[in-house]
Amino acid sequence: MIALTFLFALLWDRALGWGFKDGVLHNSIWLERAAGVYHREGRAGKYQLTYAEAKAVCEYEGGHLATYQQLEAARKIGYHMCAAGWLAKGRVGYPIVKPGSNCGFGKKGIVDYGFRLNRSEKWDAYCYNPNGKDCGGIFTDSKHIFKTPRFPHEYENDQVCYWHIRVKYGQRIQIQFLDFDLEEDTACMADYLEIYDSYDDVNGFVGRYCGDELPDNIISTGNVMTLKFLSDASVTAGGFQIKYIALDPPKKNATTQDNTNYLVGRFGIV
Ligand SMILES: [Ca+2]
Repeated sequence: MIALTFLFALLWDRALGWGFKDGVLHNSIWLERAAGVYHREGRAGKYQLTYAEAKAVCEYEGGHLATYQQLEAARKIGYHMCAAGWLAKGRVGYPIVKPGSNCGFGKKGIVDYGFRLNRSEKWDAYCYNPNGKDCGGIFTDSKHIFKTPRFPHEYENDQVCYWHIRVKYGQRIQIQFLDFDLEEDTACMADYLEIYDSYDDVNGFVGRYCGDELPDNIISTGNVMTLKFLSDASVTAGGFQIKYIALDPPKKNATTQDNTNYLVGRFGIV
């Protein structure tokens, strides 16, 4: 916990350079798309795509599988991802900026699994598409409203957007839903918004939302949050408008009197 607190203090101190310097400050998600390269996994989760499927995923989105050189170019500007994916011509690898014991075998560079003889092996995909539609972003203001692309018109199919919120160290983030309308399905497998009480979409999962019911307000544990919006290949809806506000930490004995969810997780700072 002390180490984590220290890390966040360090992060805040260096916040302006986030994602653009070598070393510990990098997080893959902050640079989910770099130099036209981005990572995709199958709908069923990590390591579910054969070579043909990976190729199809990228082509469906108007791009193609990234070459080793394109992935390396992205890595050089900070693209770090701890997941092996198909590259062009049946190669498999992943980009490491910050060497770690549990990812990349302690080395920096492209971890290269080489050209695979068995193209039925299942990995993720690295696509290259410099003209892809951008959505999402990184927000550091004390308040901001963000919307699905084209809002108040319906969003489009096949969107993936990440919004990363990072307010001042010591503050929390209050998420308030102003409008919410995503394709309805019981398990939210088609279109959804996911919220993470974390700086990435790996840790701190809060919930997955779809349909047209306004979710309750949410208050983060720490000073970072990640929202991920995904739409599938068919059926769209009105989209959402979400407002966030930076809050100073509540008093320790404060009680909640509204329908706000205060999160308590590993990124606690109070
Ligand atoms: Ca849909």
